[in-house]
Amino acid sequence: MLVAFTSSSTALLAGARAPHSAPAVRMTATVEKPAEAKNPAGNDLLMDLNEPVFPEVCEYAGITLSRYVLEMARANPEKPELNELVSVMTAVERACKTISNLVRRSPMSGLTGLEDGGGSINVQGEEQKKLDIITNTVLKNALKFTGKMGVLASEEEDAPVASQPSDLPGAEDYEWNREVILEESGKYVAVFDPLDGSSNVDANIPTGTIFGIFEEPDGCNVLNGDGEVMDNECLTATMQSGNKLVVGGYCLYSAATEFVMSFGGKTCQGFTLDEQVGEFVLTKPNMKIPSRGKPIYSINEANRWAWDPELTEYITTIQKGEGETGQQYTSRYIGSMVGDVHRTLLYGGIFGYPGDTKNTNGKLRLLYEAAPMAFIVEAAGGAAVSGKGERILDIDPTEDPTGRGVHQRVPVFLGSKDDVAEMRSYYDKK
Ligand code: FDP
Repeated sequence: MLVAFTSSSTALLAGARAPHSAPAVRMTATVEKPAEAKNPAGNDLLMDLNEPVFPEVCEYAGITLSRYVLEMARANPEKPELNELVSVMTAVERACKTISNLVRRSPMSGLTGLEDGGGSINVQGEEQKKLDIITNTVLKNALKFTGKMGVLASEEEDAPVASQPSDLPGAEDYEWNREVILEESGKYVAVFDPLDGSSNVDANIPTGTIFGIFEEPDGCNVLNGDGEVMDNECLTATMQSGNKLVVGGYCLYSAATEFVMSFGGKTCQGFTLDEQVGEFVLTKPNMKIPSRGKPIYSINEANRWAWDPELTEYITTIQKGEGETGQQYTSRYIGSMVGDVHRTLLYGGIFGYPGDTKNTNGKLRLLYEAAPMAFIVEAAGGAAVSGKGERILDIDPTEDPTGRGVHQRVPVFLGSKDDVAEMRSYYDKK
């Protein structure tokens, strides 16, 4: 039997781990291959990668995240550099498993609450939780020891940091925000928010890690052979627009831990952590956002009084059931971006964190929140736009008028294509 590796094969792939519920199915998987290098949202792709083929799937183990990543590199032999991404992705995966465990155990291990009793403030003026600091270290260490990273930018770091090993010259200069280490020059740069939604974490509400991996720009060798930063300019290598992402994704820490990612931007794959085995298993292959999903809007309505009148009119209209669908929309807002985006990905609807008269660029950060999420959403066929309706993935962080660098904020609307277009139509008609 030949089974296409599409959303229609979800049940077979997911069910392949349940020996009692279904007869063993031996699968040969073929691939959905778009005719041209466009993502499912219809925008140009940086790389037109072949999706892996799974000629056989173990009925007990399923398709693990590590297998998916390995096979992705194997399916694209003309891009040998993808092999280096395998260790980077292994590091991200391992960090997410560790963070999942830290979050799950935090009420017992004393990791709830604020760092330094509230005395630790990040560059954005936010109080840091103990878990913000620890999860940042977990992710940073996992990535730097791959030996493939040049620069890292994180919500919890003031500035992008170079990466080099502690036993090399320069290690004595180690500072919390001038991170050490690397033996060879890095091939990739990473951006991440180690624990998004952390203001919720003590209440056991879903949180997540968001990450994005870019290639290091041409001609940028951040470190020399001695592991010293040789080009400070290159420390801004993380300042790339989302359309240059090679991999983007998030890990959701909730009732289950789910890892959703797009490798190349052409497809979106969802894995669930099997805690007993310690592996992420493919449970949601080829995720697609319905173009009109459930009638849900997700936005912090407390800010309504400072919104653009166009947005207020749109939300009021769909609340009354007078929008394009004629359905009365309901509100779902966790206040934890990863959880809200995950639900939007699965059910459809619209999620937004707009700019308003108080905060003209909203709250969410372009590089490590908005861009990786937009990458995922477009890979699933949805839309992700900013305040003026521009595609989030096309926004160039180096053109930030506010000068906030890696921490620049951007208004965000994402979700079902038709819902995002309907919201924009209120602006366009003015
Ligand atoms: P948090 O501050 O708890 O880390 O950008 C961070 C974020 O959470 C998002 O996860 C979330 O969507 C948003 O802030 C919530 O902000 P509001 O409380 O202003 O709604």
